[in-house]
Amino acid sequence: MPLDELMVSQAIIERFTEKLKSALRLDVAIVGAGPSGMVASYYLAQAGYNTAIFERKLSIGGGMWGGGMMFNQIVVQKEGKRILDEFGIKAVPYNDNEEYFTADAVEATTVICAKACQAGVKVFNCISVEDVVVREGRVCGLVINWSPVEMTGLHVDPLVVRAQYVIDATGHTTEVMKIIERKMGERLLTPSGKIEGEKSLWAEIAETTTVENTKEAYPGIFVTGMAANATFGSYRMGPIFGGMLLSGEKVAQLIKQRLVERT
Ligand code: 48F
Repeated sequence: MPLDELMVSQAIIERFTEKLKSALRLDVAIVGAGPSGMVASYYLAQAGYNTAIFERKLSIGGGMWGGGMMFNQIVVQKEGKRILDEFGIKAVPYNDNEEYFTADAVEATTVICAKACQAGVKVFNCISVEDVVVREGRVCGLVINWSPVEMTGLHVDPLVVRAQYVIDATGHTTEVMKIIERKMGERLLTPSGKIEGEKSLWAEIAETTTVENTKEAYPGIFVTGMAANATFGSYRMGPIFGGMLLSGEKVAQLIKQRLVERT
């Protein structure tokens, strides 16, 4: 039979539409496919929750591909190595007492994403989150649009997905929380009620606080990864990724508990 181009087009349109329709009512909607968001998505989908990630860029991985200054290796401390092991990512000890491990940034990014997809996560790349859906002081969904629409400034109205919980995994820019702060005019669950803001680099403190700051930042929305430190006001850490992985694991645990309580 000759290759039928229309069949190819039809297959793509139908399958993508099915995928998008199945993401209209999510348990968890994650904004950003960096390391923290992807790790969180994996644990949530593995537990059976309908989980999707919306990523602005064509590529997944956020800041992980680039390692440090495009030297595409990442460093993970021994606390975070457990997660690399769980994903089956090769971690090579760097010093004699095995406190630091290196991993290939490309392997780490692709394996985490592949395992997440295989666990059932729906990844939507090239889609930007431009707003949230709220009901009575609680976030309950996302307003999404194609990234090229955002980039070109075309006047095209977005679509909406609903979610029991949302995760802001947008990294340094902490974009979703900034939208809530700007538009809702209500106190966030931070000490000042506002986004506390990211501080300059102090890796040791930042690694610990990334995990501590992983929590609900406004009813219905949790922050993870660098967005957690930016929201709750801690330091950046540079190309050390253990805190990102552990933060992703923690936010998944916290949301799983909430989802169990809600049923
Ligand atoms: O920045 P990013 O990798 O976030 P992360 O998981 O990890 C931070 C580290 O990469 C590194 C670091 C520590 O080691 O400091 O920077 O906290 O990934 C964030 C992703 O979110 C996407 C963005 O394109 C990136 O891939 N993103 C940001 N805003 C939006 C978005 C948005 N409004 N809609 C969709 N995606």
